[in-house]
Amino acid sequence: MRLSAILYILLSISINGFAQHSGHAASAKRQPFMERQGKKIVYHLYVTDTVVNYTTKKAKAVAINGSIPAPTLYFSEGDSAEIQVHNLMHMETSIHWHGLILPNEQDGVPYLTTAPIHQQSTHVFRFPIVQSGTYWYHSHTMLQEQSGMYGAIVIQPKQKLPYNDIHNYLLIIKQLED
Ligand SMILES: [Cu+2]
Repeated sequence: MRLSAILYILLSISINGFAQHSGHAASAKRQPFMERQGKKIVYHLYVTDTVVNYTTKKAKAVAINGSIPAPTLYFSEGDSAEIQVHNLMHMETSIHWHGLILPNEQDGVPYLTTAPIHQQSTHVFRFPIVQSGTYWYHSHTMLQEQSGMYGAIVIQPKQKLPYNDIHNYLLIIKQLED
């Protein structure tokens, strides 16, 4: 029997954009979530099955680095991104970098622009960051996005403007259904 939809609001506050993006515990053998190598920003995303319980009923879900929504990825315009997606599930996955201007084969839509990321394998995305603003990323496979596999991307502009120094608030709104 279908329960009524609930509105699930997640508010994550980032001060000056780059102030905080730790807090996603990784196991000892995992790579750090983020590494800066000059202008290159390397992220390691570990995709796993998980179980959530928002309505007293357990449901299967998909997490990245143990987190739903997935961790926010921060960049600056002019950076180059290297994002290593480690699929630890026993099913294939994908990530579409929604709204980012990038080479077509890096777009992440499986069977269309990018090969699917097979179970227990790693896919490395590499693309330049040529824009600024707030975007999001999500699975493009089955119902994984609806099951939790989505997160935000925040890109600081190359040219600092006065309003870049005010606090930024990132709001992700998601409707969940049993
Ligand atoms: Cu999309």
